[in-house]
Amino acid sequence: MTANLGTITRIFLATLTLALLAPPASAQDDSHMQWWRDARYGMFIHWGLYSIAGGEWKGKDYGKEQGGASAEWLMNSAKISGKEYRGTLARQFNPTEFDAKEWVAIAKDAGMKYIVITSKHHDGFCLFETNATDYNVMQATPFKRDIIRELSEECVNQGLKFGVYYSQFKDWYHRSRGRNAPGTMSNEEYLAMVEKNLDELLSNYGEMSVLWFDTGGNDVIEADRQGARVRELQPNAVICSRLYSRRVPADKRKYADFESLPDRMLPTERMTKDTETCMTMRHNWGYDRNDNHWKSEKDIIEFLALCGARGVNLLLNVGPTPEGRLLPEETERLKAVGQWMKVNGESIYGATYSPVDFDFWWGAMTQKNKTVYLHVLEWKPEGIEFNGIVGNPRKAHFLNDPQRKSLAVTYDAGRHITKIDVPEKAPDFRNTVIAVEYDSPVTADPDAKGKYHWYTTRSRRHTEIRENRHAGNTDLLDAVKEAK
Ligand code: H79
Repeated sequence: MTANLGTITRIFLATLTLALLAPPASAQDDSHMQWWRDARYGMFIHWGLYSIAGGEWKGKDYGKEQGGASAEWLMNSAKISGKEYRGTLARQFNPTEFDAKEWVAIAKDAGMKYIVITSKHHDGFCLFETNATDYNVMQATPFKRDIIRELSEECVNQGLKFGVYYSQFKDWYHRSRGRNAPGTMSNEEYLAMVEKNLDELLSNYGEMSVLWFDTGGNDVIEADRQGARVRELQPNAVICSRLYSRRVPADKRKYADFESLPDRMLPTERMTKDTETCMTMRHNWGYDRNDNHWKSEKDIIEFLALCGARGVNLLLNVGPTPEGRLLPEETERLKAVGQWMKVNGESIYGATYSPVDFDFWWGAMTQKNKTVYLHVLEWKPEGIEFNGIVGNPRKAHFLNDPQRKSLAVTYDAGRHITKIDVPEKAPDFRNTVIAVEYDSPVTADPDAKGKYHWYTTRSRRHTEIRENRHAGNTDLLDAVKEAK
């Protein structure tokens, strides 16, 4: 009996020791996600043959500006054959002003930690050197420079993570799928081309940190094969859930590392699994000549704060010109957000979602260790008040105050309501961050109640709802209903 017990104890202790020595399987499996989780903010680049047209074809506007599809959908929207699209645009693709060093520097200065560029969009044109099709920048254009090579190398030089968007399912040029999609390749040939393209992208450009697939089909076997290839060749690459169709249940998306929210949609609540939202700075993804619906720098800073509070990465898009330049409207905004990030970045990078599953009239929270960050998007001169956190703060101060002067704090221990006294005028009207520090790790009040007030509809019309963003605003609800 004693011996038995001893044996059991020994086995138990051995197991315990093993369990303590070896990291848990889940932590091991997702260690490649850590940089991505901490990064929070990246640059999306939509660039290709469609950029030359800028949303227009034969004098007609097909951009989202006119309620149509986004500018990179031109081939589909204007019903252009592969032959005509290539014949007209490929010979004009000569963006001599393209400077990878400058683009990466702009992203870095903006506070972005990674870059994802369209290596092949739905129009089938490859921005990289490939042996799988001659429809690529080296063979089909006068430019003959491998854009993916130049950008990937420059990202290494400047310390940013680099990844590619690759349209694996939709390819209007190559993929033949019956009468309405002639394509230059049979479906089997097309799938072989995708595999070859992936091998090239995963083998020829050093570290590939993100594989951003888009609009996946329902064939899980096909998607799994492509996902497995990514894991094999670049085990640390982070794979987008759009490798699979939305109809594939989440637990069947074997190789999806993060969930990508629908285009240009902000999360409406807290997401506790790895999630990213991709967002445009105006309506269109690809360069569009007629799109003036710019979001403001305050909008973008709000997106960053609310995405952070809801546990979501923000992949913010630019659509460079046919000459290879970012637009002044883009660089201005990126610079302004970057300056804000230099001061307030500690509330975003490596910070996690709000301790409470709601937000506040004044804004929302992020957290890190013993600190809660209040992102005050709408100033309340009477004081910034919140429920949901247990404990009397040790100190509160503005992140943009170099002196870190303490703000007066009152704490109602019965109702767990904390109030920070603030000056009459907002130190930063776009988002003033207040760091609220505690003596021990932040503790949420499990009984706390609250609602979401910011961007609570799943509307993509962020520009229009900008001034009507609070829940319960009937104007906003009417506007959303009208849009349907
Ligand atoms: O690359 C950007 C988009 O071009 C791409 N994803 C982002 C990142 C994208 N591919 N598909 N979609 C977005 C959604 C397609 C929506 C559609 Fe339509 C609605 C297809 C048919 C109806 C919009 C309207 C496009 C054509 C008509």
